[in-house]
Amino acid sequence: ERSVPFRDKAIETAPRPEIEKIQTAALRTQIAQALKTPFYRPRLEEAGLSSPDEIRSLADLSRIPFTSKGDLREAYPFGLLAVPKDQVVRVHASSGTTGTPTVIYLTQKDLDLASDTMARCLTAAGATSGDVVQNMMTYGLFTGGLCFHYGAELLGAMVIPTSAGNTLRQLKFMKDFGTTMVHATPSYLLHLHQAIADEGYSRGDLRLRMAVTGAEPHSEELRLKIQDKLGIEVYNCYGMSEMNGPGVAFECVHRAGMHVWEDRYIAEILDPDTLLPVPEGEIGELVLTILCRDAMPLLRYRTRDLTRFIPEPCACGRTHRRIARFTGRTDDMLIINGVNVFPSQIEEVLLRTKGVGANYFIIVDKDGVLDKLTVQVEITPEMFADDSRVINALRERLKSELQALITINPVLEIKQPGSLPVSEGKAKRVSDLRPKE
Ligand code: ADP
Ligand code: K
Ligand code: ZN
Repeated sequence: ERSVPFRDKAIETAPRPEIEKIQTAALRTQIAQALKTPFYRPRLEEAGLSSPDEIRSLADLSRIPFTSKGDLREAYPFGLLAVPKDQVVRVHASSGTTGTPTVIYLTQKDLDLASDTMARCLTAAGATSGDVVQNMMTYGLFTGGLCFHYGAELLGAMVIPTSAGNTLRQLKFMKDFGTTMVHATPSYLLHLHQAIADEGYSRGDLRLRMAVTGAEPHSEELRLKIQDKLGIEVYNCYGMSEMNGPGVAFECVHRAGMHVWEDRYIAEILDPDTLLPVPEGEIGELVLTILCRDAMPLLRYRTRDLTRFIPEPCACGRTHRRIARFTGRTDDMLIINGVNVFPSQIEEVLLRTKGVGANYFIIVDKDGVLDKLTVQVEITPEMFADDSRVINALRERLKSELQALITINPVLEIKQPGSLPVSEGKAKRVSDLRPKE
């Protein structure tokens, strides 16, 4: 039997009634913060929640209105800020945003708690201050870079912030620094495995023993494949920028579903149509309330991610409930190499460009182990009759505008007017050909 490491054993194994007590008290604090924001105040008052004292038990959660991604955009830039601006020390934003980004703000205390949560995750997976951690997620507004980074530093690990891409440099650093853990998307881990072979590294050159992965759905089979090919342990990590990034839920050494840190988040799994709880163990939409952020409360945030609670207790002794691998989303958001992309963002770029015709089609498939985005666009008859140089210039312009907006370099195919299929009724403009592993 493997020993089970904890960062904060008392909290992580607290009896359910105690967890619920912590949640109720923290929820009151979050309501108090929310009442300070122009966005929530009128909404909470309308729901009869004009004071935090209205929350007497967790059952009162159901009185709180939901919050959506659209609400975050509506509140941009400061409608959800609950502290004076001079107390904010960090801003992050979600990948996959249309014109208006969805941003979060953190005070120093918020940031410290976020790092502590991440350090708790890494500890649960068996990482220690002796680990050399290479973070291959994108740094910048994206939380997978900095928020993971600070957690690994707090753990005391040696952190190498290589960020995403540049596989040859990744491999060199892995070898030279003796990297023991990497943080990357599942597709990048497969890519890395291939590169190790292609570049003539032998497994003995590397000290890699584990990987933390997330940002996109992946199957248990894919995890097993990566574990087998790289000879390492792979841990699933769930999060999103709205909830302080990675580490909302994380696997312990048993790797049998992700514990949601319930002293820091309230997790509900609801029927996306009725918005009522599904029976325990059944699949529904995960709705999260953050309990550890002063600068920006988010109450009953609809993640659109589909999962279920795993009702059985975990062998590690943690009492924080586990959620299963995600089975999809309730909206049309695509996740391409870990980056969130809405088809509407692509449409926006196409439709505002002169010369682009009425019809377009989006194809996502695999190019080796990575995802590939192809955008087919019809152009107008006038444009089609024009010089090929003009058409090429349009193609390049669309490519670079799309890349700037969604950070993914698409393949762009210009099509003759009327050549793309016209569907009856609601147009089907997206084809996701990636195998459902
Ligand atoms: P992240 O850095 O986690 O990708 P984003 O805010 O860019 O943060 O994207 C969040 C979304 O990514 C989630 O709502 C979910 O759809 C997806 N996601 C994140 N982690 C996982 C995971 N481990 N498994 C499946 N999907 C995930
Ligand atoms: K993502
Ligand atoms: Zn466990």
